[in-house]
Amino acid sequence: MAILPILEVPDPRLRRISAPVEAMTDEIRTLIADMFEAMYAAPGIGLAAAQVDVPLRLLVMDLVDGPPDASGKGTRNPRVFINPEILDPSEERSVYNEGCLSVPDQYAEVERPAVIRARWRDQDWVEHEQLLDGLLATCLQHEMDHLNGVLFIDHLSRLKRDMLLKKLAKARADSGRKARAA
Ligand code: GNR
Ligand code: NI
Repeated sequence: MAILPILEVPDPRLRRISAPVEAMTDEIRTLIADMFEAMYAAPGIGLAAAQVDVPLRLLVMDLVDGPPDASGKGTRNPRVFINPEILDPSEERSVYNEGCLSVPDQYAEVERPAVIRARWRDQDWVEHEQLLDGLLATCLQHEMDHLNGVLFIDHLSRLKRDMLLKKLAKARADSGRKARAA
């Protein structure tokens, strides 16, 4: 099957509130496999269903950078989060230079709670509750924002957001010009 296309700003579908997943079905299993495929192809470290035009509270993640090599080696660590919740975000903040597949090639520092207790179901519908920190906590919060129609640029000052969107518009115009010249 073709790789699922990833929605980009300013697509209004990125702003929808996603609905809970009611049960594990063959359809959801296929969606998860297709989301991993799209995430590894991009490449990215996380992907919310909303980004592939499915407004369900489901996201996939693999914090290992880069897909495994042709021999199948490498250290993939695929994780599935279904109906995730954040229970008690820490007062302590951490800052990470975030990017988003829906805001291509643009990066900015975002401040978020450094430690969170999270609860979710996995692909086998098993419930997990765990204290998370580091990149895992940052990435889960970034992905959970997508389930609520929020993008990382919404956490920036208006000035920084406008500058970033201007750079994105310029990059798109430049790549369009190059494509037409080729
Ligand atoms: O690939 C991604 N990298 C990333 C880097 C820092 C913080 C968050 C992320 S998630 C992003 C993929 C994406 O857009 N997920 O929604
Ligand atoms: Ni994103």
